[in-house]
Amino acid sequence: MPKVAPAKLQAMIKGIVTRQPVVDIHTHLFDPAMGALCLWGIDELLTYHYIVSEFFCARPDIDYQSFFNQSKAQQADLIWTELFIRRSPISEACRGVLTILQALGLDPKTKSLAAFRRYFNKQKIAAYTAKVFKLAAVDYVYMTNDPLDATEHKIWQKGFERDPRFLGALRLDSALMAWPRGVARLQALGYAVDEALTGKTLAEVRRYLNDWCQRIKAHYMGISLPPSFRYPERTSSLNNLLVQAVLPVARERGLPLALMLGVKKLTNPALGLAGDSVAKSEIETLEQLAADFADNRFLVTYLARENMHELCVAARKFKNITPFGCWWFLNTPSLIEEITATRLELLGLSFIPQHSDARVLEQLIYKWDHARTVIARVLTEKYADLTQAGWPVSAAEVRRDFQILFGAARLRSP
Ligand code: HDL
Ligand code: ZN
Repeated sequence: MPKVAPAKLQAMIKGIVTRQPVVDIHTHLFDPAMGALCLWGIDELLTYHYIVSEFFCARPDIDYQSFFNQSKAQQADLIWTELFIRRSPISEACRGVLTILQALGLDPKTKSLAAFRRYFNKQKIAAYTAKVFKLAAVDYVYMTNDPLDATEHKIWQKGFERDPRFLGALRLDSALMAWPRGVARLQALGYAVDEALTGKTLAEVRRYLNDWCQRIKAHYMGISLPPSFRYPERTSSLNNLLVQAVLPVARERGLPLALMLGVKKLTNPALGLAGDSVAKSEIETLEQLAADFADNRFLVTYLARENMHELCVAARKFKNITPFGCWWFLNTPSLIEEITATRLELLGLSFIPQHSDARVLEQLIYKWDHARTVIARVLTEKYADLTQAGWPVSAAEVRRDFQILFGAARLRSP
């Protein structure tokens, strides 16, 4: 088989990586049938919490509350003027808005927010969702489902016809974090839990997990944990709930547990959703969990860059750890490049390179476009190294490898 020359190799890999469909294993998107929960359009894009943070960096003179008291459209006007007109929209999140506009066939250089709004206001969600999925080359997205969220619970209670592109994932934070904060909401759903973690309470938490994994057809359960999270910690309610409820149910149902580690919640409460920060977690906690629960599968991502190398090493030690994504503050071209190269060098293809974490439908377009560009570059370098070592690289093999990286095969069969 003729060796593919680097220039041809680059074109081949770019063609595959930029167009082959992916499975997006973590988003905050919702099935279009879930109505009010579905965010889309230019005002939602401009008031994305990543961009809101950047707005206050640019305008520290503006009072948080006076900004948040304004309508979404007014907030979007302020952001557009400050971050797109008065200065170049050079950050990753701002550039993302331009990538979306261009992909949708709009002309960013008109710089007319009014014209953009007219376009988005004309869209009908069903056809528009198909258009966005096609432009982003995404086959499926995993939602972040929380039955304890009053709005979402009402939608599940009413029932709706599922869109097969939107897969379920049960989020555990509201039920388990800061126990007994979730007790009243679990009781309101009919689970006889008490503040004290008695055997009955743990059995009822297991019932909640089983009921709702079944109800939403969950493909995994997920939880976001602070840098201070430690295991084992005998006195910790969270440890108790994970060990005696979550992990047994996950194992019995053959579901992975997604651990998203390193979030310092509400470092600046005045920023709301934009107020969370990051700190390094302790890798020994993950290693001990993987060792003690060898029959459980863990999808793991960290928010701190410093944890990413040791996560690769932990995944080499424990085959039940699958690293995934360049999450949130790591979702930038420079860090995706560094993290993806390290993962390929240490893990081969045994990891999931990226998820979008999209909150607004059209973000699928920019988050995947930007990530694919970087990942294509890194993969080209690695495949070029293979050809240098006398190993031929065919398009079929690159497509096969891409499917291993982005197809989430092990995840899609609950
Ligand atoms: O906990 C999470 O799932 C995070 O992704 C948060 O939702 C965060 O606000 C976010 O959107 N990051 O991208
Ligand atoms: Zn998320």
